[in-house]
Amino acid sequence: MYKSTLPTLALLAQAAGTWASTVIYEWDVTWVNASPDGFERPVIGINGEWPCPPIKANVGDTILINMTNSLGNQTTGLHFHGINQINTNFMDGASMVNQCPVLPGSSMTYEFVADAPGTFWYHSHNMGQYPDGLRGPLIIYDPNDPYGNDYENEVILTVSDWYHNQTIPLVQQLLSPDNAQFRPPIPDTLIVNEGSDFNIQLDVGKTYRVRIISFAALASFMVHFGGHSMEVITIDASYVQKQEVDQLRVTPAQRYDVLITGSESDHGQNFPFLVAMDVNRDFEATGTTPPVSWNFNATGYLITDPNLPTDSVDVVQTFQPYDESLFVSYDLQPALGPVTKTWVLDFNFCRDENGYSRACFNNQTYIGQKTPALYSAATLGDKNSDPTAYGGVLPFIVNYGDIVELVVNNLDGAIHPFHLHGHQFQVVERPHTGAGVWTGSNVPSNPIPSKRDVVSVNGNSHAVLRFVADNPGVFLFHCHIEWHVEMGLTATLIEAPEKLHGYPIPQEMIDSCQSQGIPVSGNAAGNSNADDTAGFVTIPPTTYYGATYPSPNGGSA
Ligand SMILES: *[C@@H]1O[C@H](CO)[C@@H](O)[C@H](O)[C@H]1NC(C)=O
Ligand SMILES: *[C@@H]1O[C@H](CO)[C@@H](O)[C@H](O)[C@H]1NC(C)=O
Ligand SMILES: *[C@@H]1O[C@H](CO)[C@@H](O)[C@H](O)[C@H]1NC(C)=O
Ligand SMILES: *[C@@H]1O[C@H](CO)[C@@H](O)[C@H](O)[C@H]1NC(C)=O
Ligand SMILES: *[C@@H]1O[C@H](CO)[C@@H](O)[C@H](O)[C@H]1NC(C)=O
Ligand SMILES: [Cu+2]
Repeated sequence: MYKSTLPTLALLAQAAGTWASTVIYEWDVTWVNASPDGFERPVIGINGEWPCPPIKANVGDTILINMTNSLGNQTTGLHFHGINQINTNFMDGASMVNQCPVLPGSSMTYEFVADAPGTFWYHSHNMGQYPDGLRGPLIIYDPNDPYGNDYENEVILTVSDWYHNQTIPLVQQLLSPDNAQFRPPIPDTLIVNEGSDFNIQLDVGKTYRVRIISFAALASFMVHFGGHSMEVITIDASYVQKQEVDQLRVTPAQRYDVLITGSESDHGQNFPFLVAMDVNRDFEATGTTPPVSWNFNATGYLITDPNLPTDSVDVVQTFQPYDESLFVSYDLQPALGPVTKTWVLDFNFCRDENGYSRACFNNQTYIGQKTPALYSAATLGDKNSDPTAYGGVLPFIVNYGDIVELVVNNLDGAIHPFHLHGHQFQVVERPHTGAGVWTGSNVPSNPIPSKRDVVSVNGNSHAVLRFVADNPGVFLFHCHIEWHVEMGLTATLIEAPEKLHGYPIPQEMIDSCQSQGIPVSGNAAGNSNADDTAGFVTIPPTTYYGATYPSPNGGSA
């Protein structure tokens, strides 16, 4: 049984009859120089270091992070990806949704219960900031791990595309009306474990749990281990029935925990493994031919003996990743039903009134407002169930207990990974590339679906997701290609507004908004009359300030 090592700062406290700890991190967010691929550039690090440190806790622990923004020239914030933030929706970290941006020189305390086990990650959810470096693993260990007896050791393997330019100029170019084909920024390289040295020690006779996490902003990655299959045990933060696979495609923000076993016959050699950027799928969108330089492989080695050579390459003849819709939830929970509310989102690229490149759901692009949406939901009384009060954030209202069916029709030719905050949803349908839009069939093709928090939707195809609306709060649904977030490919789930009246937002967060002149109550424009739309932002700004402080309308674009 694998035993975790927790940070020394943990304080013991008795909670609910079991020993639970509070795991405390004091984090100073600063610019540091780093050269993960040999090219030095400023990146956003923590406590003067980059890569950013992992957060580790046991199920039931409280995680407390006191973050200070010492960037000097940008606002920031932290989102804990995959954590559902039950009763702590204000800790979800999305700027202008669950909190205000954290100003340079200010601190913010994040505190939440690590209520579910799994492989998560944290990242800035303040403008397009995580490709500049502010991201790290978040691991919650499970004392009752159903696979706990199946492995002895564990390692983290993060994969990411990497850019030599900073996010703000890249997004400025992306949004420009001159970007005729909605072309995303092209990565300069790929990095694994935030660098290029990522060998894994594999003791013969032992099984390793490899926690694969994608920090990518754009690309998907193919992962293949030479001479070894992977046994998948969790996808995102959900256990699945153990599934042997040869290759995985990991799209941005997805996680796969896989078991790899060093067998007796492994004696006498080290084994290469391949992390390959998934070129074509991501580029079909643009209609452009990828430049030859856009083809990156990284090779690591399973090291059975450090004295043996590491010079072979893992060659894959054909990339045929396991179809992610075929995983089966460990608990064998059948598809939820009957559906009581259906939310259909057609995704396509689009242009705003000024001709800027945007991405749209149902022909509308996300337009950030002046009041964080949760604060509107908490203060508008019964009017908080009227979507018009939230302005152009593409709100969708569901009531407590609804069984929600969320349909994404991908009208673009490339894969797009869609993420819902606040839930591990069921993937009841995810057909092949070219399957077209959902036709409204009520029969799920996955009767025992998998659950996860990022589904990769195939090109010109769709996905159908289901969840129970049992987590009152305001949650974003967005493509996890970070460039598409900045283009407005986001919608807002207003979940159980009838239970959000007077939601207890921490005073520190209220103070943070007020110090920036951002309204903490009222509708999208801070008007106490929910129907008064004066001051709503109706056209995306033409100047992209990124996370620069100060920005024109309260830090949101
Ligand atoms: C958070 O850190 C800042 C800067 O070190 C400090 O001033 C503040 O007291 C800390 N807050 C908490 C709640 O620990
Ligand atoms: C902020 O400061 C960093 C570090 O000096 C610099 O690299 C970056 O370009 C600056 N960003 C903005 C938006 O001014
Ligand atoms: C990236 O930076 C380089 C050097 O400053 C510049 O030549 C290039 O145009 C930039 N690319 C983008 C997409 O901003
Ligand atoms: C990356 O690996 C794949 C699979 O082995 C191979 O087809 C491709 O040519 C490699 N690309 C480069 C640039 O080495
Ligand atoms: C979006 O616009 C297209 C083209 O004008 C139209 O055919 C389609 O019905 C619209 N979709 C929605 C959901 O309004
Ligand atoms: Cu996210």
